[in-house]
Amino acid sequence: YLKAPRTASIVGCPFSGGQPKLGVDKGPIHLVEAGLVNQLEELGWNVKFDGHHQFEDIKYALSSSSSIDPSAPTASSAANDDASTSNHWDPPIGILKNPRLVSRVCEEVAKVVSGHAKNGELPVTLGGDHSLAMGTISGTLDAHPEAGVIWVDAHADINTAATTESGNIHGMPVSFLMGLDGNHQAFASFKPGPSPSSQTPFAWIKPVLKPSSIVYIGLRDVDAGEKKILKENKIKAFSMHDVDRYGIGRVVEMALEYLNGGYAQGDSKPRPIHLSFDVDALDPSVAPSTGTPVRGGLTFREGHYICERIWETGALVGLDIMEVNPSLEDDVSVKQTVAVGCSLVRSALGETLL
Ligand code: B3U
Ligand code: MN
Ligand code: MN
Repeated sequence: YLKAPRTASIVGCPFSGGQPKLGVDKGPIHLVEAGLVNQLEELGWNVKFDGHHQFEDIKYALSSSSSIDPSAPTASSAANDDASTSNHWDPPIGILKNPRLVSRVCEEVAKVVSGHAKNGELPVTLGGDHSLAMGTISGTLDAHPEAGVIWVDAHADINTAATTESGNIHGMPVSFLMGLDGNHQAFASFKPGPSPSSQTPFAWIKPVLKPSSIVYIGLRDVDAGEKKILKENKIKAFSMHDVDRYGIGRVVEMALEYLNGGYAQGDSKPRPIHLSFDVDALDPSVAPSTGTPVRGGLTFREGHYICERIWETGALVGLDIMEVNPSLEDDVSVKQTVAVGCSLVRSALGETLL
């Protein structure tokens, strides 16, 4: 699916609006400063990277076209992009925080990722929080409509506006990609303004991801409402319990067989795969610097094995490394987490052990 010479396009997304902790926006900067571009070049890749996306134009457009009175007392000022308090120009919708900003940023990311993918390049998106996957997966599926998704995470990130208890959109991207019912209601009464930047958030997302086109690996912190959604939609999920029971080798084979089952393409190519890797899937002892660590996660090798095996299929068309937060924990932990992020990318891009 990739054109020769193999080109990886790094999409740096310093964005934290999908969750409340500052610092996750520094993740991509640290990953690149740790030498990721050079490391991939040493693996033989042609690497395209022309700076991180700052999304300043989006913030400017949203703040200046806001129909909401800026003098009205709110939690914070326009200049404040601390995700824990909303900007006056982006008040919550229901309990969803920063809906306009998250939506517009992801819309931009979708265009960028789709553009690279249609060029025959491999987009490697560095987060930032996992709400960004609404952009990356929309982009991948725009270029490769038949692609399947492997979502590696401690969390299912499939809450809808009807089930989320936190209102943090990084816990919801999968539900928007699937166009689940619980989201429609929430925006039904939303009145879009006249300017293009005041349209209904997330209305741009096409429900391109079928419930049968995603497999989870690593789950261990799933909300009750999410469990119901997973069941009702018969979504394939391998929890940490399954990793313990079958071992990571069999889990990844089952995930690949599931996505490729019934997938028929004339030339018998395997189904294209988008890998969305949240570093909190790893055990906190392996990746401590992340916003919502959950104990009992994947080992260093289990995480890398997933990346290596997917690379081996020759079908990888999109990669996300999300939720590295260099502002959390001590310096040693930050270094460790950033180094793991880089080595996951290298493994997914064909770094061989022998
Ligand atoms: N399911 C919870 C917690 C959560 C989801 N993703 C992360 N945390 N990183 C929620 O907020 O939706
Ligand atoms: Mn996630
Ligand atoms: Mn997670």
